[in-house]
Amino acid sequence: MSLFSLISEQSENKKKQFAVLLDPDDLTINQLDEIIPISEKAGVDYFFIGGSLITKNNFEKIAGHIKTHCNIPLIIFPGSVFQVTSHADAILFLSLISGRNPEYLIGQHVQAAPHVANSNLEVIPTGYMLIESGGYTTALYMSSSMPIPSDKPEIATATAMAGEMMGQKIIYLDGGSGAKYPVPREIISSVKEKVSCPVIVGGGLRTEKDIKNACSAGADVIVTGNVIEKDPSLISSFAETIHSF
Ligand code: 1GP
Repeated sequence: MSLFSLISEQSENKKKQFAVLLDPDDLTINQLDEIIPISEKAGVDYFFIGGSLITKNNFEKIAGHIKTHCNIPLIIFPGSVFQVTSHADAILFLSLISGRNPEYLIGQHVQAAPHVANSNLEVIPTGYMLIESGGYTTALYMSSSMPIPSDKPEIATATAMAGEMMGQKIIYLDGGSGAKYPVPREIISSVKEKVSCPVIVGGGLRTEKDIKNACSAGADVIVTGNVIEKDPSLISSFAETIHSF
């Protein structure tokens, strides 16, 4: 079964899924060796790997280590064309549909396409939307784009609908890594009501309350990154909250 089919099937069955984002810039092999067994035991559904700005040359190494040390599907969540590796299982082929910067709508994709085609990666077309989250996140700055205002669910919803009509198979609502405030529940619920594809939500989810809020608003896949890197022991309780929702 493809990973996209798995994500869709679980979403249709109203089973919430948990993705842990691993930023290769922030992680050592020792940290990974702590995170991997906790994640396997907790039943983490996916590892996402990627970052808006990667300054260290260890993307391949980190991806290879994850792939050879666990069975959790590894999905690339790329910040740029450089983040393509055959060590992963799939790639979220992100188009930044909330922005108006052609480089992140189609430019990077043109450069990446031949490399992705030469890999064994499953390609998952994903409409990526940055939502205003209380400050400049790295994702926002690096994309030179404007986020969707957090008090305008109607703009977010119309954007997600347009993305789906243009063929995006998943919508990713992101406050950006380290967001001060998570994506508001009004935006999640309004988007979820109007699109039929799975909705991923991440950025600034730090507490059980944040996670429950996102789940109850309609998120199908919950992503946490920063908070897990700081305290991997949170993986177990977050997984339990998400899976028992
Ligand atoms: C960002 O959704 C991810 O794209 C995760 O964000 O690091 O803030 O959890 P955090």
